[in-house]
Amino acid sequence: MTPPAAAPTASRGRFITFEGGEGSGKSTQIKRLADRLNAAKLPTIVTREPGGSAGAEIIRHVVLSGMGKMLGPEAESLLFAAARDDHVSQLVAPALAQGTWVLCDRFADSTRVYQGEVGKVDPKLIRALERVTIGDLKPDLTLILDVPVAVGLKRAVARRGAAAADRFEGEGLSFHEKLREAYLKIARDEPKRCAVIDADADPDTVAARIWTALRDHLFTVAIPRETTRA
Ligand code: Z5A
Repeated sequence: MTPPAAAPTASRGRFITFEGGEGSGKSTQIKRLADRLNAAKLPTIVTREPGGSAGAEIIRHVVLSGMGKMLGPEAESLLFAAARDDHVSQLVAPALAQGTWVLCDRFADSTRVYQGEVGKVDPKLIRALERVTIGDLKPDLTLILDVPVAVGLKRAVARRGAAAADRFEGEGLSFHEKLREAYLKIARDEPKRCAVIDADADPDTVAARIWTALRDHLFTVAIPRETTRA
C-alpha cells in the first residue's frame, strides 16, 4: 500500500455512484465491486435510488408504479428529491462519516438525465433540488455503464420474463437513446468525477474495467496490492 499525497482521509468513506441506462449491468457490477472492496478490508455497503432508506423505499414504490408520471415531470422530480433527501440523511451521510465506502445504484445524475435532459424539467429546478437534497455531498466517482440501447433492452426483457414493464422500462427506443446521450454528455462535462465504462462485454471484463477506473480515479492508496488483479 503506497499512500500518495491525495490519499482519502482516514475518517471518511468514499462515495461511488453507478449510473447508466436500462439493463446496463449496474446491479450486477455494484455487488461485485462491493465484494472486492470488502475483501480488501474496506468496509463497503451497497444501496440504491430511488430507495435505500425506509422512507425512500416507500417513494420508490410510488414512482415505479407509474403514479408519479401521472402527476407530471416536475412533481415526479419532487418525489425523487424527497426520496434522496431521506436516503442521504438516514444512510449515505452517516455511513460515509463512519468511514464506510458507499456504492449507490443511481443517484443525482439519474434525476439530471431522466427528469432534466429527457423529461425537460427546468434545469433551475433540477439544480435547486440537488442543492437541497445533497448539498456538497458529490460522489467521489461516478461510473457510467454504457451499452448500446438494443443490448440493454434485450438484457432487461430477458430478465423480466413475463412480468410487466415498469414506469421507465415501458418507454420507447428514442427515450433510451436520449438517456444514453445525456449520460455521455455528463461524463464529457465532468471528466474528473465520471468514468464511462464500456459495459458491452461479459461481466468479468466489465468488472476489470471498473476496477481499473477505480484505481485511475481514486488512486491505489486504499487498495492493497494483492487485490489489484483483474
Ligand atoms: N430514476 C429517475 O427517473 N430519476 C432518479 O432520480 C432516479 C431513478 C434515482 C429505477 O429503476 C428507475 O428510476 C430507473 C431510473 C429512474 N429507470 N429505469 N429504467 P430500477 O432501480 O428498477 O432499475 P435500473 O436502475 O434501471 O436498473 P436495471 O434496469 O434493473 O438494470 P441494471 O441494474 O443496470 O442491470 P442488471 O440488473 O445488473 O442486469 C440486467 C440483466 O442483464 C440481468 O439479467 C443480468 O444478469 C444481465 N447482465 C448484467 N451484466 C451483463 C453482462 N455484462 N452481459 C450479459 N448480461 C448481463
